[in-house]
Amino acid sequence: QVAVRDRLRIAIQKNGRLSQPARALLGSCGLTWRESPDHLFCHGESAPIDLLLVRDDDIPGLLESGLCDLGIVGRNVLSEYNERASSTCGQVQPSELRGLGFGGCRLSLAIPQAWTWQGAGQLQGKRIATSYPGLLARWLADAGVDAEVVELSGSVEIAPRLGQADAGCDLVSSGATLSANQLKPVEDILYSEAVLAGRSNSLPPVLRDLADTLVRRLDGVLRIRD
Ligand code: PRT
Ligand code: ZN
Repeated sequence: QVAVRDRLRIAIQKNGRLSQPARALLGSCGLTWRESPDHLFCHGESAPIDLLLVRDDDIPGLLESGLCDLGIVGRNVLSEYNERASSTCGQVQPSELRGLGFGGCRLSLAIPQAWTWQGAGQLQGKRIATSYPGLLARWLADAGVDAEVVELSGSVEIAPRLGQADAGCDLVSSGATLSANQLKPVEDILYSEAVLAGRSNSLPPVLRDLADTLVRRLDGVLRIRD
């Protein structure tokens, strides 16, 4: 267990698609910060609410361990983390508190353009490359299909061309990356956007009050944006 803090700590992506929109959203809630010279930490000035700037993949773990109280992360990353964690018994898993309306994309199954899609059964015995093995394995199990999941940390869309896999399962927004690699999306496994994640029910009272106040302000900002 970590030492009790009296300042709320929010983990957001340091560099990437969600960094600027996440900071802008929190800024709209009236928060201001002083950023450390190494750009890893932002000390809250207008409220005792600090930011930790990290890789997005680290955010669910920081929440689960209690090192951070809230996080802004893609639903894809949070769901994959919880999918894998559910097989081991653990602490309180971080959960989605709010959808934030930016960073929208789909986790889609993609097959070579030359194939005619005939449904999940077509994947029986095939190799599918993905960075989301937990979510893909769950989808395959639900579909009753036995396929080999090839876990890659990136460049999933070139795996079929390289002969490393027969199909892929990756994030898609415009679809341009898939078509540039002669692939086409055929099934959506998850609809994603940036989410506010946390384990607010297990926060100590001072932090819970700060988190509740912030979430109320966030709801106000999100209502106006709609
Ligand atoms: O360094 P760090 O680990 O923090 O960053 P990262 O490289 O893992 O993440 P980043 O910044 O690329 O994405 C952060 C989050 O943005 C993702 O987890 C998603 O929730 C969300 N997001 C939204 C996307 C996309 N849209 C998206 N298009 N993440 C990735 N992509 C990829 C996609 O996989 C494809 O390869 O962008 C490429 C272009 O997409 P098309 O379909 O428009 O061609
Ligand atoms: Zn990442």
